Amino acid sequence: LNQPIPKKPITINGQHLNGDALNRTTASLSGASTPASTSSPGPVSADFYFATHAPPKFLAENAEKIHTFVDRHMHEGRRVVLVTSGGTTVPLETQTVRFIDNFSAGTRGATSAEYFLEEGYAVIFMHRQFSLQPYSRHYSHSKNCFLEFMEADDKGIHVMPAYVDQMRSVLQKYRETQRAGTLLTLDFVTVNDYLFLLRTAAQIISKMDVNAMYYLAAAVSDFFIPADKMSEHKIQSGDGLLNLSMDQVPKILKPLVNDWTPKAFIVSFKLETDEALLPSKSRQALRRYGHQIVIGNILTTRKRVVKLITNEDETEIRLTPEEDEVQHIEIESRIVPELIKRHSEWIEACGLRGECG
Ligand code: 9Z3
Repeated sequence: LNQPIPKKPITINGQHLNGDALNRTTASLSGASTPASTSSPGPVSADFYFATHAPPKFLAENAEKIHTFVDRHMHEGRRVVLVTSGGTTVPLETQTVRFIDNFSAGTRGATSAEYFLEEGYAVIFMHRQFSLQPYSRHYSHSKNCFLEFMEADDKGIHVMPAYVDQMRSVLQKYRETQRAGTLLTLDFVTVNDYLFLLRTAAQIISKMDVNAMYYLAAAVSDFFIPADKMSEHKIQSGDGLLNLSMDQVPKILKPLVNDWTPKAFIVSFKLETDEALLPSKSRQALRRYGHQIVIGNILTTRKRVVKLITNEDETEIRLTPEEDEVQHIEIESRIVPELIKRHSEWIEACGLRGECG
């Protein structure tokens, strides 16, 4: 997935852009005298995006894995949730030396995936490469590096007694998930990887109808540099300044809801830093895309307060300081059961109406 986009010709508005055309676009990225952007102001349609960008290398292989996973769990009567997690990158060059990234470590997604697994869901965990993952997240980052929990003596290496109980519990759940085969992990790096993988996954998962849930917690770039405007080679620093002109990433929630997987139960996240914007932005997303729930969160408080917003109501989930700082309760342990309850109601309501979506 870390590979640059293959250098095959790209067609835009019927015009083939070869390597030369791509190289010429270097000028629009580097130097102080950047020409004005010729981009249209709004996002391009998802169809246009997919027609003008090359799919990531492992898409077919991943599609095969998703097919096998979904078929098996459908057959065994499990519900499936697709959890997206971590941030997408936006490369500045086709042969990528530099890219734009975001803050997300994938805590929300990895933590939530564990609670879905505990509740009997089969989880497709679509995450940013090297971001946090279910179970290993407890020991994988610098704050909680597993080496801090180990000690060595003449007989070998052991978990320090103080950590044995917690580690045993995580290990048991991890092994149980492996044994049951209920977790499929797939990774992405760029926003292009993410968009193609999400579309492919959704088209396959759509066979589960109402029994599928989407939990879109990944922090997805809003802006990107389209393939035809990207510098092939490393941007040179000769002119001193770098001016970037970026296009809007297509709004893929719309085709996800309407075309790719119309009967699924879809939960998206809305992240803001300005508290005043969150309610209106969350409601706007619900109106625009017509899905079931938006979970609104603020960057600085996201680990202790979220708002579940639907067309009908608004429910706040908030940890008390005691729950957060003393008991170390994870807010996802409250979010996930609530969503599962609502997914069950959705399935039931769809059954009663005979149709849904
Ligand atoms: C979220 O809002 C997630 O809760 C966080 C989790 C990214 C804040 P961490 O990985 O953080 O636990 O550190 N995800 C959605 C962010 C996003 O890109 N939403 C889009 C938007 O806000 C809509 S899909 O416009």
